[in-house]
Amino acid sequence: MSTVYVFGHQNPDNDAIMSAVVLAQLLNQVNFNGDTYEARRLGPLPAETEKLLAETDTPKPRLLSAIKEKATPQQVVLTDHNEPGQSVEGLEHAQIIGVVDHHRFGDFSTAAPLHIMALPWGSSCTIVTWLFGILGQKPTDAQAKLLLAAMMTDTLMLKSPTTTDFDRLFAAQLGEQLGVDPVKFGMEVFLSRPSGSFTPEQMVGNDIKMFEVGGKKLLIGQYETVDKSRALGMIPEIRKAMAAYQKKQKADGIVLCITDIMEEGSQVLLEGDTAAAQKGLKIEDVAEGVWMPGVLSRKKQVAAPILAAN
Ligand SMILES: [Mn+2]
Repeated sequence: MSTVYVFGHQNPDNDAIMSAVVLAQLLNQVNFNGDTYEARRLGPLPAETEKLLAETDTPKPRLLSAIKEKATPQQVVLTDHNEPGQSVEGLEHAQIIGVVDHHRFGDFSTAAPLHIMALPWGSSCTIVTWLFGILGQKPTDAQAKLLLAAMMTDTLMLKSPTTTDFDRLFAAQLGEQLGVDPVKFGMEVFLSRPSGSFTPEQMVGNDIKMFEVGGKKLLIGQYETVDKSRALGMIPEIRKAMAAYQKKQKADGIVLCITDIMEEGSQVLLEGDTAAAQKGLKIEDVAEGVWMPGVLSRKKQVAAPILAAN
């Protein structure tokens, strides 16, 4: 019997943490493979995540800073990601025994067969909810709350084009169990983020991923807000923070989407070498950024067209 670490991507968002926390609970609940599953995190907890864990008396996952080389490799389950560049330092020393994810697969290979639960649904927590049924379990109310919260933040209250009928179906089921309207509940979770106090550095680094595009490293970040006007008043400072972050991460370019959930669109800022991003998004690098109406999903409406065009 061994201890398996379960964790989501770097710069974790609500879905990255909740998918790891609840999946680890589920696998322990059914004594999967006779192993013990321990949820971990690769970065700080988002404010709404911390609040939800406290409200449900769920222990906070411990930080995992790196995986070291050992005689018996550390076994891991990846949630909400699969690309090594978005994962833990030293992932090459681990044995990946499972993946539960809703992203594209990039640069992924393993030595041994593994469990892969990959579906192009709106959130990894939707897949975890589905796994409860497959394993003959029903989420507790606490688990239902954590799952539903992450489904709502990842799909921007089911408004993102990444939302599928499966997300709507499972959200309705969990909402019914909890006696809440999923969208109203999601809005409350969203409003519990202290977005009014975000610094330019936090807006840039809060939710950002590295992509390899045409041999270059491109960072794509997203800052979600219910009112973009505050961020738009800080564009020069945000651009400075973008340039600093890009330098620190040794990336060639950086894209930041300031996504306004209420107005349903994103102001897109570019810094550094972003020729690939300009080509994919069909926009130019202008000082105040470009407003892209309807753009809510980094994955589907930003990263995918950039990767496809280059
Ligand atoms: Mn996700």
